[in-house]
Amino acid sequence: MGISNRLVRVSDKGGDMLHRRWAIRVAVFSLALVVGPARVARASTIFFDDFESNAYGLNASLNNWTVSSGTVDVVGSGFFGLCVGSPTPAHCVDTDGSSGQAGTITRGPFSLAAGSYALSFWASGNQRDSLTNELEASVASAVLDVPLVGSAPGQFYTLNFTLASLTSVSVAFHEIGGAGITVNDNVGILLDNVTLSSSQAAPVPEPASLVMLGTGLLGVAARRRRRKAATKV
Ligand SMILES: [Ca+2]
Ligand SMILES: [Ca+2]
Repeated sequence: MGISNRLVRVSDKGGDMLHRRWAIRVAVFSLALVVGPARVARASTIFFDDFESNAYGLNASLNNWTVSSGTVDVVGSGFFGLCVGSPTPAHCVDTDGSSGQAGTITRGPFSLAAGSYALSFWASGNQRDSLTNELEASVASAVLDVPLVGSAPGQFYTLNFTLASLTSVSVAFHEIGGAGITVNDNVGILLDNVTLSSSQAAPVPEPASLVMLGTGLLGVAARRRRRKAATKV
């Protein structure tokens, strides 16, 4: 056997091993798909607002939102040094403005089909004092109240809701009062990165199709191996 033949056989052996490895990987991958979750939730964003497009200001207006029943401030890393810890810290909303009356901010309405949805947002305490404020988020008939002391670090909150039929909904945030809660004192919970999204089940291939796919890929790998072996005889 010449050196070149030996090299071809070594190469064939390497090629066979490579094909076997790929065949095993395809089989394992197919099996993982077959035994994996049958339904996969896929979120679709209806709107996202990080408030970065708004100019700093006390008793400010907000792009794409209506401010009513009081005021809110646009603050941030360049104005009052707030929004600390937000993923987009340059601008956020102080939900208790500077007029002695906390405002309500509303966005919508949105016409939403029947299904599952989520309203998520980042909120933190206001480090200008140590008092407790409480922010109420509402959408459709779902409500989430978030009480935070001034030192409370920012984190994300999610309000899940389901609609049984086509519904017109608006998203709203406003500070509320209560025992031990300070509202209308010009110091409010900081709000940022608001997202309204739908959660829909993404279509996935039937397990039978996946088995056929895996078998088909194995067949392709085997045919390629045979064809390569035949050309090197
Ligand atoms: Ca922001
Ligand atoms: Ca307040």
